[in-house]
Amino acid sequence: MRAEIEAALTAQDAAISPKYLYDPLGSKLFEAICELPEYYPTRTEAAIFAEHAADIAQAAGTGVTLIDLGAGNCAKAAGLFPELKPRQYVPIDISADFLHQAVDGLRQQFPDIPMHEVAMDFSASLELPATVSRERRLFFYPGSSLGNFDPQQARAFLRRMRQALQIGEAGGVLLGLDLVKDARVLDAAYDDELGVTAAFNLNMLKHVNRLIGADFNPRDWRHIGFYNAAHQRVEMHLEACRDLIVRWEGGRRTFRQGERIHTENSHKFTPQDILDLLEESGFGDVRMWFDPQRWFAVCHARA
Ligand code: AVJ
Repeated sequence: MRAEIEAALTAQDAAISPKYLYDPLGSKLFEAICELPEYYPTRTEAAIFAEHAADIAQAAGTGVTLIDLGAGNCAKAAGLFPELKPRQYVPIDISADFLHQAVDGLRQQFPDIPMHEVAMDFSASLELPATVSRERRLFFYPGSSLGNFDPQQARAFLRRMRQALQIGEAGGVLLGLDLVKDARVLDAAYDDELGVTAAFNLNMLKHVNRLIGADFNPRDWRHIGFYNAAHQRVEMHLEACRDLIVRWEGGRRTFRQGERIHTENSHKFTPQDILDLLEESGFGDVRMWFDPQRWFAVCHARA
């Protein structure tokens, strides 16, 4: 982890993986983002799940081993429990303390569903503990988190999911993916007027300070978030407000005023992109559900 961050920081085009956005405060700031009027994905996806719950449960099957990738506060998966009736719930998240708290609350609410939380970086490996059932696994990857990968990485990740699904009775994936839309809607969603997304992005610097002993001062940086149509993705960057030097245990880097650290890509899809991506990764029987504006898609596919 230290080596990964140091290499990314000292690269010609500095970048930090978006997974480092999620320390305890970062996870809370993301929850706050989901409440913003400008940030439509979470509520649009929730509306699709509510509207098509019965259909989705029929496609995904009931009594599955529900594996929640990037579970966060587990709220999305919990909303599906009444329809999906999972035989086991396996929430996975890189933000360990936040995850444990969320699952403790959920156990009180659903005492009959066995839960087995796993704090790990699933982007590095999908190898799950032996306690996770191999029967009828359903990988739940909502919120357009797949869009954080570039298309080539997304295909590789889907292929790894498919492998992990083929060890028992064949399972599937249930994904939420954000669709291409008017750039003004996207720009506002990732650069909100209250600056909550800015705080979420800047907080990564405080997290990195703790992880590698660096001396980033968030006041020296500003948030950039915009839709890059040529790449069909929203980009987040942190831009240096002045010439400065950042030091950490064993290294340093100078930044010129205006120089940026790339912190996130959030790819947007057309329904055809989603079909192609799933089929190129070996999945079949793709089904999709949309909101009336076609801003967001939920899809199920079989391994
Ligand atoms: C959690 C990856 C789905 O890309 O929309 C929200 C994260 N970044 N605002 C997204 C995010 C800026 C979010 N995902």
